[in-house]
Amino acid sequence: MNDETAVRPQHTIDDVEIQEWLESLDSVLESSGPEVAAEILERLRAHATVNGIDLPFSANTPYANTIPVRLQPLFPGDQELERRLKRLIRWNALAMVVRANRVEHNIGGHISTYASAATLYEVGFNHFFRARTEEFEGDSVYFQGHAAPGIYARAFLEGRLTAHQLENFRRELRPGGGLSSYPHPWLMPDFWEFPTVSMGLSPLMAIYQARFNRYLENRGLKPPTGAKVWAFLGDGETDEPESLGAITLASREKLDNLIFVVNCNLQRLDGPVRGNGQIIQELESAFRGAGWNVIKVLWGSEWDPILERDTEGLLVKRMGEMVDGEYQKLAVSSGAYVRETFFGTDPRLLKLVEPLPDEALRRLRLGGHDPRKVYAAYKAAVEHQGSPTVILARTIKGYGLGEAGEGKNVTHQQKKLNEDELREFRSRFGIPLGDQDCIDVPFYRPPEESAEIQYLRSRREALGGYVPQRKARAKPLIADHDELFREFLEGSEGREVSTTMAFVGMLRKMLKDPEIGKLIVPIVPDEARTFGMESLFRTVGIYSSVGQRYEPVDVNTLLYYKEARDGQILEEGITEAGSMASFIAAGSAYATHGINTIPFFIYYSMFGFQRIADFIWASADMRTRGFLLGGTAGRTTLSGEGLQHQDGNSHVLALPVPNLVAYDPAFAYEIAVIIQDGIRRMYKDGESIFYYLTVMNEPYAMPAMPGDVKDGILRGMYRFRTANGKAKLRAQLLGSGAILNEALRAQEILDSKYGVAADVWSVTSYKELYKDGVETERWNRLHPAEKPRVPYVTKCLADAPGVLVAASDYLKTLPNMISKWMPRHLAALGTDGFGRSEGRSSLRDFFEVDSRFIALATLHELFADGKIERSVLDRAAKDLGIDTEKSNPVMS
Ligand SMILES: Cc1ncc(C[n+]2csc(CCOP(=O)(O)OP(=O)(O)O)c2C)c(N)n1
Ligand SMILES: [Mg+2]
Repeated sequence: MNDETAVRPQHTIDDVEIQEWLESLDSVLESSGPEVAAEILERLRAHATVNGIDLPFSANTPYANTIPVRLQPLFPGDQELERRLKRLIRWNALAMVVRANRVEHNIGGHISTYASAATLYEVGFNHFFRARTEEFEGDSVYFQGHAAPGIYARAFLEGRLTAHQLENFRRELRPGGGLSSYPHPWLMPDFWEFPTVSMGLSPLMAIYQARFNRYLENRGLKPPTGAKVWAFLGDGETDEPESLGAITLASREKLDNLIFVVNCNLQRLDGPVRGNGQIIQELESAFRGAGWNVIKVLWGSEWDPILERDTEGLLVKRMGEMVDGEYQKLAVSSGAYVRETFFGTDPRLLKLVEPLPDEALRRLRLGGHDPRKVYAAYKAAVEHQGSPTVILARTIKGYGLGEAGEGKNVTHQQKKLNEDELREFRSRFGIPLGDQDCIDVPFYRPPEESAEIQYLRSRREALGGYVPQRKARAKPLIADHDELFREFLEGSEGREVSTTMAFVGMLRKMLKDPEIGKLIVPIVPDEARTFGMESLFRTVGIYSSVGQRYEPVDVNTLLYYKEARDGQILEEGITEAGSMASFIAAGSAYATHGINTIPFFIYYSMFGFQRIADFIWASADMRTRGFLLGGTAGRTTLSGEGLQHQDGNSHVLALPVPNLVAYDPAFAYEIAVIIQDGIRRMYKDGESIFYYLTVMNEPYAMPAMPGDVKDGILRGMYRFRTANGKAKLRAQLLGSGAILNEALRAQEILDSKYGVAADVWSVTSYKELYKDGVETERWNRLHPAEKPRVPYVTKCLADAPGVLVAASDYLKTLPNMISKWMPRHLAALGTDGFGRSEGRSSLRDFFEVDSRFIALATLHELFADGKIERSVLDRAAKDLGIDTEKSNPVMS
């Protein structure tokens, strides 16, 4: 919107003078071409600035199509057949939603999103989206989630989905299966590739996908192919911060393999996206400012002759004046209203449309509904080089729904049409169904030999097959990697190291492995030094698509900051969301590219689940494989950092993600066992799981693996150290992560001071124990006639005598949630509450998870069991230096 004109003094400009300027520009354009014309304008602008003319900055171009008619390519397809196909798809998409809601009231579904986007998709399907084949890796298309009915309807015409499946749209549990509401690879693993419906995630994922494709090429893991990444978004969706949050990365990286198509129907769910402004102009300036190639597709072909008659530029000026709220109203108004309101502001404008009857004015199409305009934009986008492209296409939400919702504020929620509305829709789109038949809204597919189906098939054949289609293409890994991990099972021989250091040691070794070395993708959000990974900068390099154009300041040091075109580390800068998007691209390359890349994304654990949980959810849906590492984790193990950084939450937040395997390991050998097994499960056996491991920065001696405890490590717990003596008082102490050492110290205190013999268990995963417990209960419930199974945790503790105490650096809910499968009462210690800036020992005192509190809790359990006197307990608190009146850490 040209706000500046409103505030600047309004001088009358001589029309003749303006005309002369415009004509001279036209003649330059004709004689010397657009480049020279642009150069002259640029020079004029500079000249004006030098002469003190204050030209306001604007990244906007006029409210007109970016591609002028004279540069518009011929439409290569059979327009009539494509139109008929599109109409059938419109009908079937609508039928899916209407039928589903007749069977089950309120089952939902969206008609109006696809109705507005049909042309945008159909031009793509008929002319641009290339399938993945043996020879060509294919384009990646992120479909707008709410447009799913249209994508299903097309797959139905393609013969890929049955009427039965369409019938069961949003009723996935019907016999024979149904269709998921939105794109979910988890639910439809042969069909959907990219989960998009949590709005804002897909634009960011698409940017990093396009960037990762280049990474694979620059690292020689795949040949350059010219495959494109297309992301279709809603205009309302662009308000999500993630949508535009990484657009400068795309231009910086010159991702001309990336195309955004924003379906600018000017509406979101509740109403207009920018009733009082212009979303298209706002997006144009944001994207142009960020260095994108912006193509606006605003007006359909019917406008071309009118615009041609407008030699004074009045019409384009008028177009730029209207706010979106007005445009929305115009779109649903009569021709007479359009004439009066839009053209009626100036007699010269009225003259432009004088020859047109009202009906023709009503039928002036918008650019996003005109295949020729859309085709021109897509062609320009795929041919454009040097920067990503965004296409801003104007459409009408609920296009074709007429009274049932076209352009109305309620249209997003429209799921039912009455009989008249159905007949009208049927007639408008020429669906060959009678007045009575169409009321049932049957799915309609022309016979296989019809011109429509033949055309559709031939177009898809020419583009390599069907889209979307998902397939795990990578061949499984072969090696067992025993050798690689062996040294880490042996302990550090007294040397104090942290689990983070131990992990980095493993990573270093994995990077050298002949089978997986090249496939490892280390990802860091500006935290490599935090985790002691800087040595990798030099050894494997930091990925940079342009190499290193400067001499790094630390070039003389051993571990200098080395950027390289084939660098392996994705140093993403301070963006956990962007890093997660890289993790998703790398962890799904086994399907997208047929390459088993293995991402290791290491980050500050508090900024993972807490900050980007929705991306983690999307990665689970997408069957992403790889390892997430919450670094310097633990609420009392990360000293000093305080309330914001100290993580006692992430293992709780990891619980809801069904295919995420989460571990809180204490020792290097545990990590080695977990990672080795993870690589086997994900990359050899092809399981759709991924891993979350917390690693800490507290240094201590890493013990050797005490016998063959691999199974216990993986299942969630094993006995690490049995009690020394044969005392009468017995206890079982459960420790996790760095707190395991506190349990070991408590074992000594209890033994030496209180005559309690305690075994110490390492609990590597409360989540695994919990999953096993509920699964066992469920199996027993459903199979009452069979011998009941016993939860793993029950088996572990069945013959373990004494009281039970658990302590971890996370919320108490973790041990509490498995306590019901324990033979006796469990005392759970944990770090509920806000962290503090303090040293480890003070923190563990504050949160009551240190060895003293573990010992006290053990004594208390023994007292409750009637095994010791109260006086022992009282004395113990004093001896151990525990302030029994200290404040409660949970709320202090
Ligand atoms: C993160 C998130 N928030 C809210 C929603 C609910 N929602 C679904 S569609 C929609 C409106 C979409 O508007 P727009 O992006 O303009 O798409 P259109 O349907 O108009 O093409 C909303 C709010 C969602 N799916 N994801
Ligand atoms: Mg919208």
